[in-house]
Amino acid sequence: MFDRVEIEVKAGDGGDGVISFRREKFVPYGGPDGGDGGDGGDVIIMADSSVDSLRLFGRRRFYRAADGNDGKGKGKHGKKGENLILAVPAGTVVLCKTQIVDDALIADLEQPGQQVVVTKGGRGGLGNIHFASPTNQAPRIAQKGEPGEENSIILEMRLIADVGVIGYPNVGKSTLLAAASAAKPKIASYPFTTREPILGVAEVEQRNFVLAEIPGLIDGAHLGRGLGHDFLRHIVRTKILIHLVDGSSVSPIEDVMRVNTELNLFDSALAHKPQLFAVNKIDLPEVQARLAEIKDAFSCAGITVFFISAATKEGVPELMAETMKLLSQVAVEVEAGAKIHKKVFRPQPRGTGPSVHKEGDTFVVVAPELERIVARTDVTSPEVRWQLRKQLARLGISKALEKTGVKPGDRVRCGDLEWDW
Ligand SMILES: Nc1nc2c(ncn2[C@@H]2O[C@H](COP(=O)(O)OP(=O)(O)OP(=O)(O)O)[C@@H](O)[C@H]2O)c(=O)[nH]1
Ligand SMILES: [Mg+2]
Repeated sequence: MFDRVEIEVKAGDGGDGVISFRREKFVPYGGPDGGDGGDGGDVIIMADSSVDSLRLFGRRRFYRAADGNDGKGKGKHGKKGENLILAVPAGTVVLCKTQIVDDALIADLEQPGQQVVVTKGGRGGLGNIHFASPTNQAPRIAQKGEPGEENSIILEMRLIADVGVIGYPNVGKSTLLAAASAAKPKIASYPFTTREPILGVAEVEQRNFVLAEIPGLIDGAHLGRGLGHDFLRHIVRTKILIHLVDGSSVSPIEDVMRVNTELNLFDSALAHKPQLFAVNKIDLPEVQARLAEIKDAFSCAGITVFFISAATKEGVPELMAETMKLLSQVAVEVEAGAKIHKKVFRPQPRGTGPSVHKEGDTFVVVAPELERIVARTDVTSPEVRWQLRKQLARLGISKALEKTGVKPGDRVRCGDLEWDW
């Protein structure tokens, strides 16, 4: 089951700006006419109703949007790189790793058509037109395109079910699903029969809701024991839970408490989901014999409980009617609450201010804006040096260098450029 995949995405690089001059009869160099590079394409993740799994992402790990084209002469701009749109099923949660948290939420694509930009394409570089000024009519510098952003993205598919049926293995979750809906899950008298969440649609008075059997809940499930916490996260999206216990268990009330502890350890928000409790297998004579005792134990704990037999369907319609009732009560609150509790991570824009530090005798400038500036001719040509110096002033680099104590003749480096101050 591919319900969690990690992929690497890279947005397109911006195209380079170009250094070019108009050619006119009898004029060796006309004005600058180097166009800008096109922006790189973004990587976008979009929920699409025609996609029903993340299977395709299991085969390929790297995804890249198209680069922008370089600018051209005659003021022509480069074409923008095409966006790469990755289609995922509705119900996919988009996460990424950050230094602070492992699974930072970028977006929750619940509805088909919802989309999110996960990496932005690099901006195209400026052509030399932009570097012209009244005092500098023949700029011989332009700007390289910005590299596109890269990111590791996690796609996680979460079931969209209204009601989760939880409980220890073998308590009769599948049997209940079969009794309340048209689903036909495998039922057997051993634990872990169900190995993946199973959905069914229940109907109460011509209204439907989706039930999901959540398998594999045992002590230590939050640590990955049994079928692990893979399925616990599917509960996150359900609005309410039906908590099923086996009436023939040694202590049904203790079973309930332990399963809830497990939920709490996985995510305390899960433990706060409204639950309906149902004791199953009341058709068994030994369960019949202790109904009063079980009822007492639950009411001592302040819990109202339903008594059902999933096998004979006794009590199942009543449980489903109550489920529908509770569902319509909480649906509104849950939607409002979920929006507030979601912590959405937004990738920070890159810092662009220049910084200066010393490496030995050399002053090293970190300034992405300057590193992107390229000169067509040799940087030692006085004209280009003068043009570059103007950019140093414009970008605030001269000031930053002077603050650090640079003196004429000192060595200064920025990216591939190196020169004497
Ligand atoms: N007598 C009786 N047996 C039941 C009832 N409900 C389920 N069973 C039996 O209990 C066993 C487990 O039922 P399942 O529905 O597979 O239980 P489950 O909770 O889905 O189990 P896993 O998927 O393995 O975790 C089967 O042998 C069922 O026939 C019931 O109401 N009465
Ligand atoms: Mg089952």
